[in-house]
Amino acid sequence: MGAIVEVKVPDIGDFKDVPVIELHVKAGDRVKPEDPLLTLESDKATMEVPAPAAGVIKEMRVKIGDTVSAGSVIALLAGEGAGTAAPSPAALPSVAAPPAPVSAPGGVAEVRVPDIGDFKDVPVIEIHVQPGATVKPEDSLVTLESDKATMDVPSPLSGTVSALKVAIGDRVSEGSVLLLLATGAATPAAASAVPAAVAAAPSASAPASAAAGASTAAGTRAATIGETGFALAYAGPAVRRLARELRVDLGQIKGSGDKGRIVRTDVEAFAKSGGAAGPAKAAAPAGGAAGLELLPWPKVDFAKFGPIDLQPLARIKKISAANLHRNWVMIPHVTNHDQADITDLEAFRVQLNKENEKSGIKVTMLAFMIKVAVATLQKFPEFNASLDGDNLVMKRYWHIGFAADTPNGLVVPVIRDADKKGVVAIVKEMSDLAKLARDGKLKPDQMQGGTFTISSLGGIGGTYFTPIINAPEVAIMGVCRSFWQQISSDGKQYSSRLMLPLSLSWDHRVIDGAAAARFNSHFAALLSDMRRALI
Ligand code: CAO
Repeated sequence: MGAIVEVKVPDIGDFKDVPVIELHVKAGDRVKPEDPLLTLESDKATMEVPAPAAGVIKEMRVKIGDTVSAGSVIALLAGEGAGTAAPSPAALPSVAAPPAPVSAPGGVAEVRVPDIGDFKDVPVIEIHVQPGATVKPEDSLVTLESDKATMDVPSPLSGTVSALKVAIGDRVSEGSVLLLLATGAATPAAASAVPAAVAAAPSASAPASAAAGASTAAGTRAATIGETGFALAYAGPAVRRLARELRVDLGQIKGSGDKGRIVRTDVEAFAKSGGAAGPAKAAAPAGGAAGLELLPWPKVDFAKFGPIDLQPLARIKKISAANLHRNWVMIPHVTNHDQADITDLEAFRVQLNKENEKSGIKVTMLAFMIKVAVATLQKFPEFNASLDGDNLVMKRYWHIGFAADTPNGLVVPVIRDADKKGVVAIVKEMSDLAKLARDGKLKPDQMQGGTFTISSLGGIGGTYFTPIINAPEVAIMGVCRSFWQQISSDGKQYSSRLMLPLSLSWDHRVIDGAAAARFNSHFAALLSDMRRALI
């Protein structure tokens, strides 16, 4: 055992008298270098103070609620080996908030990453605004997360976001431009009074910014952790790591810390009370099912085999991953494949688009499929239903979702009352919704209430696939690229027909195979001859 050294709070920028909100160790604990000792939280940032070296904690010199500044002694550490010293400033976030005026066009502010201490190349894990959004001072703009701290960058001014300069996953350092803010009132005269380019101060790790931590370990340990709840829980990086280690679902814990923050002891108490997820259990349906007794997820040191990069999952991906996993595990899926002869419909679509060339409206195959879906659902109403315990909720409305691929992941906007809309109205609405989706501006109510979903990969390629049902719906239609095929009805005469591959996944608790085959066959017949929809 080496000499006893005082562990001090290193340089934390302009912060003074910052409260200690969590203690991660106590006297007698053995620590490794970088193990978090305590968490400080100002109104601008959450910061962990890590152990500077390996050793045993002899004494904690602070308790929760104490306030500390750079140089305050927080613990006595009996070092193991040489070189035990005060924490290296490099190991600790130092967050300060001085505005950093830089020249910029009048009325347009460049919002930059402020001084975030020794951190460099910190990933952007969330973007809270989109171009066109109006913001007030202190509104959260983006969240950055290093392995030591989660930091929100709030807006320094009122204004309208005119352009984003970063995307989720981008790495930023002090001075990186995050976005451009049009400060409406700013005139050339006013611009000199208000710094046109401003470094905003990172703010405290708030509940909404706590998506951190759910990415890297997701899926590797906790089969029964609800990833969405975990991502949204109000807890710091160290507590998230601990929760992963103990297989505790943060989403189920009521935090005992300030403002409901989940602290280390909450996680430990939850694990002790038996709340931790078992190592081999998969998500069980409500009402209970035996654990699946699966092997633990393989843990591989990928870097041993070649160079790697870590790319944090975008927020939409984390949320959709959790939903898709639940749906896949809980719904007994079966997929029926079929083909529709769309030769005539495609010819009609091409002719329609020629006739309407000047209007700029392009009728898509997907819009016809939405009308066909409504007509087929009306003939087979159990496909337009949801399971609710022992009841089947039969819906007397037809809201059709369509999967849309966006830079941040998959979303499903919904065309409401598709039964009451014509193909052209559906085309316009789909194009508006797809644009909102790509820009990340879809509102929650534009993705809710769907009764059936179509997932079209037709513009991309493929032949057949198994779409995952979008719960609580009970079926989904997957569509791939159409192809020309020689078709014969008598084995003698052949003609070239344009065939559309259909893949219908259905919930076997609600639907049986014969009904699914009939559904597909009817869907295909309507696409072959839409006049049949009138019958
Ligand atoms: N067969 C052959 N070609 C097709 C086709 C099909 N089934 N469907 C569309 N196309 C062609 C169109 O004719 C068009 O070609 P041109 O550009 O030459 O005119 C092109 O593909 C683009 O099609 P579109 O403009 O009609 O777009 P769309 O309606 O097919 O798709 C949207 C819109 C939002 C669904 C799509 O952009 C998208 O996001 N698709 C991916 C959905 C997805 O990810 N599903 C998987 C979910 S499960 O993980």
